Amino acid sequence: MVRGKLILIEGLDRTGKSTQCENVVNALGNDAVLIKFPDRTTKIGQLINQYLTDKDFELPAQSIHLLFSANRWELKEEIHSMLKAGKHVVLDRYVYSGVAYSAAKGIQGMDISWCFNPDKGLLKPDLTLFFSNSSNMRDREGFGEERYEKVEFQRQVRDTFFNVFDQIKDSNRIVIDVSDKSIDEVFSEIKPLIHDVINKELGECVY
Ligand code: NYM
Ligand code: MG
Repeated sequence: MVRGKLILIEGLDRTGKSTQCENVVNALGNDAVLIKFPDRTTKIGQLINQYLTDKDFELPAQSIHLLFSANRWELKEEIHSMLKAGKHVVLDRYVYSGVAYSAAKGIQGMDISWCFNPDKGLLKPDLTLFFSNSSNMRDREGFGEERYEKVEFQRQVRDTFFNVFDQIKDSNRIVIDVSDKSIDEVFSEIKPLIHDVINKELGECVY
């Protein structure tokens, strides 16, 4: 049995990640499953959801950071089994969001290396597409409803993502500029990249 591939789409809020994840999964048909992080359906995920949606529900930055990571660990074995069974797993956010959103808070001691530590040992994607946009996230419908959806903080997260990419080396990561591009244009751009990774023979990798 040839193992499935782990494909990650990352980026700021409202850059079209979820739409493209669905496009990719639909294009791959029965051979693919979509997993979105945070997975808000688990016990840990419910706490994370409350933190994101209820501004009166406070947690220390370190605690929520570890919960996001714990949420990924909860699903590690499930993802591993699916890959072994030949399914492709498409991830909507993962480790890089985990590190960038937390490190962007600028809290003393919570630097990139501290933030990355709890994720060490998780499966490393065969392909990571990072959706980058220069502006216009405020225009997206619904923006501002959840914690972190503030233009100024998003700018900090954007810069932090690129610092994360400097520190956590990954030759399978590609930046896609989605500014002013339609859903179809972005999909045409990523389709060949997905096709390539699906057809490659690769060993398994962990962070
Ligand atoms: N987020 C997501 C984190 O802060 N850390 C993480 O580890 C992950 C996976 O959750 N603003 C943040 C980024 C988003 C928020 O994600 C909810 P989404 O994709 O908007 O549901
Ligand atoms: Mg969001």
